[in-house]
Amino acid sequence: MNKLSQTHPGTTGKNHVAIVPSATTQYLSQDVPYTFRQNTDFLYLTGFHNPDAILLLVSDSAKGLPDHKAVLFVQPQDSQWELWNGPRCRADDAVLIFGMDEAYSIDELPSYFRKSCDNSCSVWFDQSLQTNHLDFYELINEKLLLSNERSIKNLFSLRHHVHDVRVIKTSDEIELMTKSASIASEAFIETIRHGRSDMSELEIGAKFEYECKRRGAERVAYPPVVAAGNRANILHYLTKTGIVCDGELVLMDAGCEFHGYASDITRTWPINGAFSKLQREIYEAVLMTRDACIQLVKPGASLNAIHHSAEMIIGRALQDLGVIKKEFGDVRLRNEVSRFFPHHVGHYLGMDTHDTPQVSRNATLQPGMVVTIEPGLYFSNKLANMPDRYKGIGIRIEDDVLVTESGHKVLTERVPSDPTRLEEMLSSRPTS
Ligand SMILES: [Mn+2]
Repeated sequence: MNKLSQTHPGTTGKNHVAIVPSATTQYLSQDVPYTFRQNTDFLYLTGFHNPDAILLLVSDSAKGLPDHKAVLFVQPQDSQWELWNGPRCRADDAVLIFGMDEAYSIDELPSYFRKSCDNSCSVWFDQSLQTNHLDFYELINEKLLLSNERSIKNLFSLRHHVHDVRVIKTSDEIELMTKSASIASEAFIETIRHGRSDMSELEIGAKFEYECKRRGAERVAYPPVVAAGNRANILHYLTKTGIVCDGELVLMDAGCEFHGYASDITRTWPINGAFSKLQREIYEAVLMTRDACIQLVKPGASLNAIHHSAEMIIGRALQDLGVIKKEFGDVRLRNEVSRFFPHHVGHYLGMDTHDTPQVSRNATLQPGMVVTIEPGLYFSNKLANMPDRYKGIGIRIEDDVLVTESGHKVLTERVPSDPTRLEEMLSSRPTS
């Protein structure tokens, strides 16, 4: 296994047990559940979509040959529950369908754990991740880790090891990422063609979601950002309560989830079909930075190194446009750039939109990784010390890029980003 994240103290014992809990149902209000989303590490390791299950990975080489087992603990049968929610996967089916070595009702977890984990056993469990499933953390802490008046002295974090594996996609995963990117790309084209002046940002976001779902995506990967005019300068603007006015740019940051794999695209386009001269000046600075950064995606580079280049490229463009003083040196320039480009140029992409956060952005890029490249420039109306002519403009362009042996492959290039091509596409919109 490649060591991309920080390493852990060595564990030399012969008996290991990893505990990976699933997610549980979250509620919007009394009896009204949010759409269920599985814990990503759990889904990666099991493929199992039901809530409230626990995976044990048991490894025992005490008797000579190592013996590895994946054991899933699922909810017991409950006809009352199934009356409301439909059938759920039984233990026997978990073995048949998901290829588990063994599966049992969750009631059997404490005794199974005691049987599999002696006092010298190393336990791999992320005790600090208590956000999604409080009941399980109580069960694991009280019934497993602190049971029988012993506490596990050898407790290690599992998460970063799973992320080290998840960050490199297999060929099957690359196929799913490609499909996710292609669905979101088609949905982007349809949505850009649909948008009109005086339309609400909510409608534009709903159009994107509809176009993704009708192409087979199960959901959007995150609530789309649809932001017109000065609202594009609010980086995570999700309310979408505004109306797009004639003459404004619309920034849409949106992606879908296809069979568990996310896409993440941003385009910014003029709602009336033509960039103004000033909008185009900023747009071209961002586009040129995006193009240069995509060229830097290859084995051996890193997201942080590409970000550093992005700051320098965008900084020089801003000097040429008279936004930043020409005489600033590199350090001062990067500092000044962060006022207008305050986020990172990219992140890992995979089952999560901000995928494998345990893997550093200093890690060396390797074939099979997928990253986003997403430079932006944001000139809020409120910014001081900059030319008034650009105020109210916010632009980001984002693509999904697979690292290959020979360099990279852009998975989202079907969505036009060249300003002239965008204008051509907009001028061929059906009149409605
Ligand atoms: Mn992104």
